[in-house]
Amino acid sequence: MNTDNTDSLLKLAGDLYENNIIRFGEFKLRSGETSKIYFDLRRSITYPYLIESIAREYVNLLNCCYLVPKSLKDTRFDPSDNHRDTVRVCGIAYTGIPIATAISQIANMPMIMKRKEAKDYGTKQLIEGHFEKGDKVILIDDVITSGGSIIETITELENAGLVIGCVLVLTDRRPIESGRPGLLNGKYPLFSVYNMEGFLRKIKQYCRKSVYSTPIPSNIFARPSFNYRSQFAGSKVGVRLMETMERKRSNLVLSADVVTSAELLGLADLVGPEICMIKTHMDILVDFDYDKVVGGLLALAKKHDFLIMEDRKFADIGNTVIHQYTGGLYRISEWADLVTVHGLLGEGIVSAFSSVCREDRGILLLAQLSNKGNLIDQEYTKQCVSLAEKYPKLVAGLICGERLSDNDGLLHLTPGVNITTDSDNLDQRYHDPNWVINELESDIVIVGRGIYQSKDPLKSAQLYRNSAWFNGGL
Ligand code: 5IU
Repeated sequence: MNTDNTDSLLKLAGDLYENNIIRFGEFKLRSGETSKIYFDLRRSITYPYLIESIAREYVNLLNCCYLVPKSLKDTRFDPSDNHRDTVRVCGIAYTGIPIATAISQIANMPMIMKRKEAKDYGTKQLIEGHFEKGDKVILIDDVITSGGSIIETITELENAGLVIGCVLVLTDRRPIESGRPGLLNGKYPLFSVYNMEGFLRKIKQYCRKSVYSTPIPSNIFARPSFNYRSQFAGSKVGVRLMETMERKRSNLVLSADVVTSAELLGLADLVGPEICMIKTHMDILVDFDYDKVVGGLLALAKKHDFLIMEDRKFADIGNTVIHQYTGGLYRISEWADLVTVHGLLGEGIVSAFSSVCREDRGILLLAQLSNKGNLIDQEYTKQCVSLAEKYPKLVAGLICGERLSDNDGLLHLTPGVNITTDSDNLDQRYHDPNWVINELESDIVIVGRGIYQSKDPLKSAQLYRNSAWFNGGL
Protein backbone atom coordinates (compact mmCIF):
# COMPACT_ATOMS: atom_id res chain seq x y z
CA MET A 1 0.00 0.00 0.00
CA ASN A 2 1.46 3.38 -0.79
CA THR A 3 1.56 5.75 2.13
CA ASP A 4 0.23 8.87 0.45
CA ASN A 5 -3.38 7.86 0.88
CA THR A 6 -3.17 6.65 4.47
CA ASP A 7 -5.26 9.59 5.69
CA SER A 8 -7.99 9.11 3.12
CA LEU A 9 -8.11 5.38 3.83
CA LEU A 10 -8.47 6.12 7.52
CA LYS A 11 -11.25 8.62 6.90
CA LEU A 12 -13.08 6.32 4.51
CA ALA A 13 -12.96 3.40 6.95
CA GLY A 14 -14.32 5.68 9.69
CA ASP A 15 -17.09 7.01 7.43
CA LEU A 16 -18.14 3.49 6.47
CA TYR A 17 -18.25 2.54 10.12
CA GLU A 18 -20.16 5.65 11.23
CA ASN A 19 -22.77 5.10 8.50
CA ASN A 20 -23.36 1.47 9.49
CA ILE A 21 -21.98 0.18 6.24
CA ILE A 22 -19.67 -2.06 8.19
CA ARG A 23 -21.26 -3.57 11.26
CA PHE A 24 -20.19 -5.83 14.10
CA GLY A 25 -22.42 -8.48 15.68
CA GLU A 26 -23.59 -11.96 14.63
CA PHE A 27 -24.48 -12.27 10.94
CA LYS A 28 -25.41 -15.14 8.70
CA LEU A 29 -23.67 -14.91 5.35
CA ARG A 30 -24.99 -16.09 1.98
CA SER A 31 -22.70 -19.09 2.24
CA GLY A 32 -24.49 -20.14 5.45
CA GLU A 33 -21.48 -19.35 7.61
CA THR A 34 -21.78 -16.92 10.49
CA SER A 35 -19.58 -13.88 10.81
CA LYS A 36 -18.93 -11.21 13.38
CA ILE A 37 -18.52 -8.61 10.68
CA TYR A 38 -20.93 -7.55 7.99
CA PHE A 39 -20.34 -5.26 5.04
CA ASP A 40 -23.41 -3.63 3.59
CA LEU A 41 -21.84 -1.60 0.82
CA ARG A 42 -25.19 -1.17 -0.94
CA ARG A 43 -26.11 1.37 1.70
CA SER A 44 -23.29 3.60 0.52
CA ILE A 45 -25.29 4.68 -2.56
CA THR A 46 -27.30 6.88 -0.23
CA TYR A 47 -24.17 8.92 0.44
CA PRO A 48 -22.80 10.28 -2.84
CA TYR A 49 -19.57 11.48 -1.22
CA LEU A 50 -18.92 7.97 0.02
CA ILE A 51 -19.28 6.42 -3.42
CA GLU A 52 -16.92 9.06 -4.70
CA SER A 53 -14.36 8.42 -1.94
CA ILE A 54 -14.58 4.68 -2.53
CA ALA A 55 -14.08 5.16 -6.27
CA ARG A 56 -11.09 7.41 -5.67
CA GLU A 57 -9.40 4.66 -3.68
CA TYR A 58 -9.99 2.19 -6.55
CA VAL A 59 -8.43 4.64 -8.99
CA ASN A 60 -5.52 5.07 -6.62
CA LEU A 61 -5.09 1.32 -6.42
CA LEU A 62 -5.15 1.04 -10.18
CA ASN A 63 -2.51 3.68 -10.57
CA CYS A 64 -0.30 2.18 -7.91
CA CYS A 65 2.55 0.60 -9.88
CA TYR A 66 3.77 -1.32 -6.87
CA LEU A 67 0.62 -3.44 -6.70
CA VAL A 68 -0.36 -3.79 -10.33
CA PRO A 69 1.99 -6.22 -12.10
CA LYS A 70 3.84 -5.25 -15.27
CA SER A 71 1.70 -7.48 -17.44
CA LEU A 72 -1.23 -5.30 -16.55
CA LYS A 73 0.38 -1.94 -16.95
CA ASP A 74 -1.36 -1.19 -20.20
CA THR A 75 -4.72 -1.60 -18.50
CA ARG A 76 -3.97 1.15 -16.03
CA PHE A 77 -5.51 4.46 -16.71
CA ASP A 78 -3.03 6.81 -18.26
CA PRO A 79 -4.34 9.99 -19.87
CA SER A 80 -1.42 10.08 -22.29
CA ASP A 81 -1.97 6.52 -23.44
CA ASN A 82 -3.87 6.48 -26.69
CA HIS A 83 -4.94 2.86 -26.19
CA ARG A 84 -6.95 3.79 -23.20
CA ASP A 85 -10.27 3.53 -24.95
CA THR A 86 -9.69 -0.21 -25.29
CA VAL A 87 -9.75 -0.58 -21.48
CA ARG A 88 -13.14 -0.58 -19.91
CA VAL A 89 -14.31 -0.54 -16.37
CA CYS A 90 -17.15 -2.95 -15.65
CA GLY A 91 -19.24 -2.92 -12.48
CA ILE A 92 -20.76 -6.10 -11.09
CA ALA A 93 -24.36 -5.73 -9.89
CA TYR A 94 -25.34 -4.29 -7.61
CA THR A 95 -22.84 -2.20 -5.71
CA GLY A 96 -20.11 -2.60 -8.30
CA ILE A 97 -22.19 -0.54 -10.72
CA PRO A 98 -22.35 2.79 -8.87
CA ILE A 99 -18.70 2.40 -7.89
CA ALA A 100 -17.70 1.67 -11.50
CA THR A 101 -19.74 4.66 -12.65
CA ALA A 102 -17.85 6.96 -10.31
CA ILE A 103 -14.50 5.44 -11.35
CA SER A 104 -15.42 5.93 -14.99
CA GLN A 105 -16.11 9.60 -14.33
CA ILE A 106 -13.14 10.27 -12.10
CA ALA A 107 -10.63 8.47 -14.35
CA ASN A 108 -12.42 9.30 -17.61
CA MET A 109 -12.50 5.63 -18.44
CA PRO A 110 -15.21 4.08 -20.61
CA MET A 111 -17.66 1.86 -18.77
CA ILE A 112 -19.67 -1.20 -19.58
CA MET A 113 -22.11 -3.00 -17.36
CA LYS A 114 -23.12 -6.62 -17.02
CA ARG A 115 -26.81 -7.25 -16.46
CA LYS A 116 -27.95 -9.78 -13.89
CA GLU A 117 -29.97 -11.51 -16.63
CA ALA A 118 -30.06 -10.94 -20.38
CA LYS A 119 -32.94 -8.76 -21.50
CA ASP A 120 -35.72 -10.88 -22.89
CA TYR A 121 -36.82 -8.20 -25.33
CA GLY A 122 -35.23 -5.78 -27.78
CA THR A 123 -31.53 -6.48 -28.25
CA LYS A 124 -31.49 -9.27 -25.62
CA GLN A 125 -28.04 -8.26 -24.55
CA LEU A 126 -26.25 -9.26 -21.40
CA ILE A 127 -23.63 -6.54 -21.53
CA GLU A 128 -24.60 -2.89 -21.87
CA GLY A 129 -22.37 -0.24 -23.36
CA HIS A 130 -20.07 -0.15 -26.36
CA PHE A 131 -17.13 -2.51 -26.64
CA GLU A 132 -15.16 -4.44 -29.25
CA LYS A 133 -13.95 -8.01 -29.06
CA GLY A 134 -10.50 -8.07 -27.45
CA ASP A 135 -11.10 -4.99 -25.29
CA LYS A 136 -9.64 -5.25 -21.82
CA VAL A 137 -11.86 -5.01 -18.78
CA ILE A 138 -11.23 -3.99 -15.21
CA LEU A 139 -13.90 -5.63 -13.12
CA ILE A 140 -15.27 -3.77 -10.13
CA ASP A 141 -16.97 -5.41 -7.16
CA ASP A 142 -17.41 -4.34 -3.55
CA VAL A 143 -16.46 -7.29 -1.35
CA ILE A 144 -14.97 -10.64 -2.22
CA THR A 145 -15.98 -13.49 0.09
CA SER A 146 -15.28 -16.57 -2.01
CA GLY A 147 -15.00 -15.22 -5.54
CA GLY A 148 -17.76 -17.46 -6.94
CA SER A 149 -19.97 -14.73 -8.35
CA ILE A 150 -17.06 -12.81 -9.81
CA ILE A 151 -15.88 -15.94 -11.65
CA GLU A 152 -19.36 -16.37 -13.16
CA THR A 153 -19.22 -12.81 -14.44
CA ILE A 154 -15.73 -13.34 -15.82
CA THR A 155 -16.93 -16.35 -17.85
CA GLU A 156 -19.79 -14.35 -19.32
CA LEU A 157 -17.56 -11.44 -20.25
CA GLU A 158 -15.01 -13.76 -21.83
CA ASN A 159 -17.76 -15.45 -23.83
CA ALA A 160 -18.57 -12.01 -25.21
CA GLY A 161 -14.95 -11.63 -26.37
CA LEU A 162 -13.70 -9.38 -23.59
CA VAL A 163 -10.32 -9.87 -21.92
CA ILE A 164 -10.14 -9.59 -18.13
CA GLY A 165 -7.31 -7.31 -17.00
CA CYS A 166 -7.83 -7.46 -13.27
CA VAL A 167 -10.47 -7.38 -10.58
CA LEU A 168 -10.67 -4.61 -8.00
CA VAL A 169 -12.60 -4.82 -4.76
CA LEU A 170 -12.88 -2.66 -1.68
CA THR A 171 -12.35 -5.51 0.77
CA ASP A 172 -10.92 -8.97 0.48
CA ARG A 173 -12.48 -11.02 3.23
CA ARG A 174 -11.24 -14.40 2.09
CA PRO A 175 -9.46 -16.26 4.88
CA ILE A 176 -5.97 -15.02 5.51
CA GLU A 177 -4.57 -18.58 5.24
CA SER A 178 -5.66 -18.68 1.60
CA GLY A 179 -2.96 -16.14 0.85
CA ARG A 180 -5.71 -14.22 -0.95
CA PRO A 181 -4.47 -15.03 -4.43
CA GLY A 182 -5.86 -13.80 -7.72
CA LEU A 183 -8.95 -15.61 -8.93
CA LEU A 184 -8.69 -19.16 -10.30
CA ASN A 185 -5.27 -19.68 -8.77
CA GLY A 186 -3.93 -16.35 -9.82
CA LYS A 187 -5.16 -16.44 -13.42
CA TYR A 188 -7.05 -13.19 -12.83
CA PRO A 189 -5.19 -10.69 -10.66
CA LEU A 190 -7.26 -9.26 -7.86
CA PHE A 191 -6.44 -6.21 -5.76
CA SER A 192 -8.25 -4.86 -2.76
CA VAL A 193 -8.25 -1.37 -1.32
CA TYR A 194 -8.22 -2.91 2.17
CA ASN A 195 -7.56 -6.42 3.33
CA MET A 196 -9.69 -7.33 6.33
CA GLU A 197 -6.99 -6.77 8.90
CA GLY A 198 -6.06 -3.42 7.42
CA PHE A 199 -9.68 -2.34 7.34
CA LEU A 200 -10.30 -3.25 10.96
CA ARG A 201 -7.07 -1.62 11.99
CA LYS A 202 -8.15 1.60 10.31
CA ILE A 203 -11.53 1.53 12.04
CA LYS A 204 -9.85 0.92 15.37
CA GLN A 205 -7.50 3.81 14.71
CA TYR A 206 -10.41 6.00 13.70
CA CYS A 207 -12.33 5.16 16.89
CA ARG A 208 -9.29 5.98 18.99
CA LYS A 209 -9.08 9.40 17.44
CA SER A 210 -12.77 10.20 17.37
CA VAL A 211 -14.79 11.21 20.39
CA TYR A 212 -18.19 10.10 19.17
CA SER A 213 -17.75 6.66 17.71
CA THR A 214 -18.34 3.42 19.55
CA PRO A 215 -15.13 1.41 19.69
CA ILE A 216 -15.27 -1.85 17.78
CA PRO A 217 -15.40 -4.93 19.96
CA SER A 218 -11.92 -6.04 20.92
CA ASN A 219 -10.50 -9.28 19.53
CA ILE A 220 -13.00 -9.34 16.72
CA PHE A 221 -10.34 -10.44 14.39
CA ALA A 222 -7.28 -12.58 14.82
CA ARG A 223 -4.00 -10.92 13.97
CA PRO A 224 -1.96 -12.61 11.31
CA SER A 225 0.88 -14.61 12.76
CA PHE A 226 4.49 -13.57 12.21
CA ASN A 227 4.99 -16.78 10.25
CA TYR A 228 2.31 -15.64 7.85
CA ARG A 229 3.70 -12.12 7.72
CA SER A 230 7.22 -13.30 7.02
CA GLN A 231 6.27 -14.04 3.41
CA PHE A 232 5.90 -10.28 2.88
CA ALA A 233 9.18 -9.35 4.52
CA GLY A 234 11.92 -8.34 2.14
CA SER A 235 14.59 -8.31 4.85
CA LYS A 236 16.21 -11.63 5.74
CA VAL A 237 16.83 -10.57 9.31
CA GLY A 238 13.22 -9.37 9.47
CA VAL A 239 12.11 -12.88 8.52
CA ARG A 240 14.50 -14.35 11.08
CA LEU A 241 13.10 -12.13 13.80
CA MET A 242 9.53 -13.03 12.86
CA GLU A 243 10.36 -16.72 12.94
CA THR A 244 12.10 -16.35 16.28
CA MET A 245 9.12 -14.53 17.75
CA GLU A 246 6.74 -17.20 16.57
CA ARG A 247 9.00 -20.04 17.71
CA LYS A 248 9.46 -18.55 21.19
CA ARG A 249 6.02 -16.93 21.28
CA SER A 250 7.65 -13.75 22.45
CA ASN A 251 7.53 -10.23 21.07
CA LEU A 252 9.57 -8.85 23.94
CA VAL A 253 12.89 -7.06 23.44
CA LEU A 254 15.03 -6.45 26.49
CA SER A 255 16.70 -3.05 26.51
CA ALA A 256 19.81 -3.96 28.49
CA ASP A 257 20.96 -0.47 29.47
CA VAL A 258 23.37 -1.62 32.16
CA VAL A 259 26.89 -0.29 32.48
CA THR A 260 29.15 -3.26 33.19
CA SER A 261 29.79 -6.27 31.00
CA ALA A 262 29.11 -8.67 33.87
CA GLU A 263 25.65 -7.15 34.37
CA LEU A 264 24.94 -7.25 30.64
CA LEU A 265 25.94 -10.88 30.20
CA GLY A 266 24.27 -11.93 33.46
CA LEU A 267 21.02 -10.27 32.42
CA ALA A 268 21.14 -11.73 28.93
CA ASP A 269 21.62 -15.22 30.34
CA LEU A 270 18.85 -14.82 32.89
CA VAL A 271 16.21 -13.21 30.68
CA GLY A 272 17.35 -14.79 27.37
CA PRO A 273 14.69 -17.51 27.29
CA GLU A 274 11.92 -14.89 27.48
CA ILE A 275 12.97 -12.54 24.70
CA CYS A 276 13.16 -12.48 20.92
CA MET A 277 15.98 -9.91 20.87
CA ILE A 278 18.29 -7.98 23.15
CA LYS A 279 18.88 -4.28 22.59
CA THR A 280 22.26 -2.93 23.57
CA HIS A 281 23.98 0.43 24.01
CA MET A 282 27.54 -0.87 23.88
CA ASP A 283 28.98 2.60 24.38
CA ILE A 284 27.59 2.88 27.92
CA LEU A 285 29.66 -0.06 29.16
CA VAL A 286 32.48 1.15 31.41
CA ASP A 287 34.57 -1.98 30.83
CA PHE A 288 33.96 -2.84 27.20
CA ASP A 289 36.26 -5.56 25.96
CA TYR A 290 35.39 -6.72 22.47
CA ASP A 291 36.22 -10.40 22.85
CA LYS A 292 34.65 -10.77 26.25
CA VAL A 293 31.45 -8.84 25.65
CA VAL A 294 30.79 -9.59 21.99
CA GLY A 295 31.95 -13.19 22.28
CA GLY A 296 29.83 -13.68 25.42
CA LEU A 297 26.75 -12.08 23.95
CA LEU A 298 26.93 -14.03 20.71
CA ALA A 299 27.21 -17.29 22.68
CA LEU A 300 24.17 -16.36 24.75
CA ALA A 301 22.22 -15.34 21.65
CA LYS A 302 22.85 -18.80 20.30
CA LYS A 303 22.10 -20.53 23.58
CA HIS A 304 18.78 -18.77 24.14
CA ASP A 305 17.79 -18.15 20.52
CA PHE A 306 17.56 -14.36 20.41
CA LEU A 307 18.79 -11.65 18.05
CA ILE A 308 21.01 -8.69 18.89
CA MET A 309 20.15 -5.10 18.15
CA GLU A 310 22.55 -2.24 18.79
CA ASP A 311 20.57 0.92 19.46
CA ARG A 312 23.28 3.13 17.99
CA LYS A 313 20.87 5.66 16.42
CA PHE A 314 23.14 6.50 13.52
CA ALA A 315 22.72 10.04 12.25
CA ASP A 316 25.53 11.33 10.09
CA ILE A 317 26.63 11.51 6.48
CA GLY A 318 27.17 8.23 4.66
CA ASN A 319 30.97 8.19 4.94
CA THR A 320 30.93 8.73 8.71
CA VAL A 321 28.21 6.19 9.49
CA ILE A 322 30.02 3.55 7.48
CA HIS A 323 33.06 4.03 9.77
CA GLN A 324 30.89 4.10 12.86
CA TYR A 325 29.11 0.93 11.79
CA THR A 326 32.04 -1.15 10.64
CA GLY A 327 35.00 0.23 12.59
CA GLY A 328 36.05 1.88 15.83
CA LEU A 329 36.12 0.04 19.13
CA TYR A 330 32.82 -1.69 18.66
CA ARG A 331 32.88 -3.00 15.03
CA ILE A 332 29.10 -3.16 15.26
CA SER A 333 28.60 -4.62 11.81
CA GLU A 334 30.38 -7.80 12.91
CA TRP A 335 27.88 -8.78 15.57
CA ALA A 336 24.64 -6.75 15.52
CA ASP A 337 21.78 -8.28 13.55
CA LEU A 338 20.00 -4.94 13.56
CA VAL A 339 20.94 -1.34 14.25
CA THR A 340 18.80 1.76 14.68
CA VAL A 341 19.18 4.61 12.21
CA HIS A 342 17.65 8.09 12.17
CA GLY A 343 15.65 9.04 9.10
CA LEU A 344 16.80 12.64 9.50
CA LEU A 345 19.51 12.38 6.87
CA GLY A 346 17.14 11.00 4.28
CA GLU A 347 17.90 8.49 1.60
CA GLY A 348 21.69 8.98 1.73
CA ILE A 349 22.13 7.24 5.06
CA VAL A 350 19.93 4.36 4.01
CA SER A 351 21.84 3.78 0.80
CA ALA A 352 25.13 4.02 2.74
CA PHE A 353 23.94 1.14 4.90
CA SER A 354 22.80 -0.75 1.79
CA SER A 355 26.36 -0.62 0.52
CA VAL A 356 27.97 -2.13 3.62
CA CYS A 357 25.30 -4.14 5.39
CA ARG A 358 25.58 -7.90 5.08
CA GLU A 359 22.63 -9.57 3.37
CA ASP A 360 21.49 -11.21 6.59
CA ARG A 361 21.66 -7.98 8.62
CA GLY A 362 19.47 -4.91 8.54
CA ILE A 363 18.41 -1.62 10.04
CA LEU A 364 15.44 -0.19 11.90
CA LEU A 365 14.41 3.35 11.06
CA LEU A 366 13.43 5.69 13.87
CA ALA A 367 10.08 7.08 12.80
CA GLN A 368 8.86 8.30 16.20
CA LEU A 369 10.35 8.89 19.64
CA SER A 370 8.84 8.11 23.01
CA ASN A 371 10.21 11.03 24.99
CA LYS A 372 8.24 14.12 25.91
CA GLY A 373 8.88 17.17 23.78
CA ASN A 374 10.68 15.50 20.91
CA LEU A 375 10.67 17.39 17.62
CA ILE A 376 9.37 14.69 15.29
CA ASP A 377 6.13 15.62 13.52
CA GLN A 378 3.67 13.61 11.44
CA GLU A 379 5.24 14.55 8.13
CA TYR A 380 8.67 13.39 9.30
CA THR A 381 7.17 10.09 10.47
CA LYS A 382 5.46 9.59 7.11
CA GLN A 383 8.68 10.20 5.23
CA CYS A 384 10.44 7.60 7.38
CA VAL A 385 7.73 5.06 6.59
CA SER A 386 8.10 5.76 2.86
CA LEU A 387 11.85 5.38 3.15
CA ALA A 388 11.46 2.06 4.95
CA GLU A 389 9.07 0.81 2.28
CA LYS A 390 11.45 1.85 -0.43
CA TYR A 391 14.29 -0.30 0.98
CA PRO A 392 12.53 -3.50 2.05
CA LYS A 393 15.65 -5.69 1.86
CA LEU A 394 17.54 -3.46 4.27
CA VAL A 395 14.88 -1.98 6.56
CA ALA A 396 13.33 -4.68 8.72
CA GLY A 397 11.12 -2.32 10.66
CA LEU A 398 10.36 0.95 12.36
CA ILE A 399 10.92 2.22 15.86
CA CYS A 400 7.65 3.94 16.63
CA GLY A 401 4.88 4.45 19.14
CA GLU A 402 2.07 2.86 17.14
CA ARG A 403 1.47 0.94 13.95
CA LEU A 404 2.32 3.18 11.02
CA SER A 405 2.30 0.94 7.97
CA ASP A 406 -0.13 -1.65 6.64
CA ASN A 407 2.74 -3.46 5.02
CA ASP A 408 2.78 -6.84 6.76
CA GLY A 409 6.44 -7.32 5.96
CA LEU A 410 7.53 -4.37 8.09
CA LEU A 411 7.87 -4.73 11.87
CA HIS A 412 6.89 -2.06 14.39
CA LEU A 413 8.97 -1.89 17.58
CA THR A 414 7.89 0.29 20.46
CA PRO A 415 10.03 1.54 23.36
CA GLY A 416 8.62 3.45 26.30
CA VAL A 417 6.87 0.44 27.83
CA ASN A 418 6.32 -0.04 31.54
CA ILE A 419 3.59 -1.73 33.54
CA THR A 420 3.96 0.16 36.79
CA THR A 421 4.49 3.78 35.86
CA ASP A 422 3.67 6.25 33.09
CA SER A 423 6.93 8.19 33.19
CA ASP A 424 10.41 8.15 34.65
CA ASN A 425 11.41 11.33 36.42
CA LEU A 426 13.08 12.61 33.27
CA ASP A 427 11.44 12.79 29.83
CA GLN A 428 10.45 9.18 29.17
CA ARG A 429 6.75 8.44 28.67
CA TYR A 430 5.44 4.92 29.24
CA HIS A 431 2.57 2.81 28.00
CA ASP A 432 1.28 -0.55 29.06
CA PRO A 433 2.55 -3.45 26.90
CA ASN A 434 -0.92 -4.84 26.27
CA TRP A 435 -2.13 -1.44 25.13
CA VAL A 436 0.88 -0.98 22.86
CA ILE A 437 0.27 -4.30 21.12
CA ASN A 438 -3.50 -4.60 21.07
CA GLU A 439 -4.66 -1.02 20.79
CA LEU A 440 -1.75 0.77 19.19
CA GLU A 441 -1.14 -2.34 17.04
CA SER A 442 2.60 -2.35 17.37
CA ASP A 443 4.37 -5.71 16.99
CA ILE A 444 7.18 -5.68 19.51
CA VAL A 445 7.68 -4.04 22.90
CA ILE A 446 11.08 -2.82 24.06
CA VAL A 447 11.42 -2.85 27.84
CA GLY A 448 14.38 -1.68 29.88
CA ARG A 449 14.05 -0.53 33.45
CA GLY A 450 10.69 -2.27 33.88
CA ILE A 451 12.70 -5.49 33.77
CA TYR A 452 16.29 -4.94 34.83
CA GLN A 453 15.49 -2.58 37.72
CA SER A 454 12.79 -4.82 39.15
CA LYS A 455 13.46 -7.04 42.15
CA ASP A 456 13.08 -10.16 40.04
CA PRO A 457 14.05 -9.45 36.44
CA LEU A 458 13.15 -12.93 35.21
CA LYS A 459 9.66 -12.79 36.68
CA SER A 460 9.18 -9.29 35.31
CA ALA A 461 10.31 -10.38 31.86
CA GLN A 462 7.76 -13.19 31.98
CA LEU A 463 5.07 -10.72 32.98
CA TYR A 464 5.91 -8.35 30.13
CA ARG A 465 6.14 -11.21 27.69
CA ASN A 466 2.70 -12.57 28.60
CA SER A 467 1.14 -9.16 28.57
CA ALA A 468 2.55 -8.25 25.16
CA TRP A 469 1.94 -11.52 23.35
CA PHE A 470 -1.41 -11.75 21.66
CA ASN A 471 -3.70 -14.69 21.35
CA GLY A 472 -5.52 -15.83 18.32
CA GLY A 473 -2.86 -15.48 15.64
CA LEU A 474 -3.27 -17.93 12.78
N1 5IU B 1 14.42 4.44 23.41
C1 5IU B 1 13.35 5.05 24.01
N2 5IU B 1 12.53 5.85 23.29
C2 5IU B 1 12.72 6.07 21.99
C3 5IU B 1 13.82 5.44 21.39
C4 5IU B 1 14.64 4.62 22.10
O1 5IU B 1 13.11 4.87 25.18
O2 5IU B 1 11.93 6.80 21.37
I1 5IU B 1 14.14 5.74 19.49
C5 5IU B 1 15.36 3.56 24.13
C6 5IU B 1 16.04 4.21 25.28
C7 5IU B 1 16.26 3.05 26.18
C8 5IU B 1 15.09 2.14 25.95
O3 5IU B 1 17.43 2.37 25.77
O4 5IU B 1 14.66 2.42 24.64
C9 5IU B 1 13.93 2.32 26.90
O5 5IU B 1 14.33 2.01 28.19
P1 5IU B 1 13.32 2.07 29.47
O6 5IU B 1 12.27 0.96 29.24
O7 5IU B 1 14.18 1.78 30.62
O8 5IU B 1 12.69 3.44 29.53
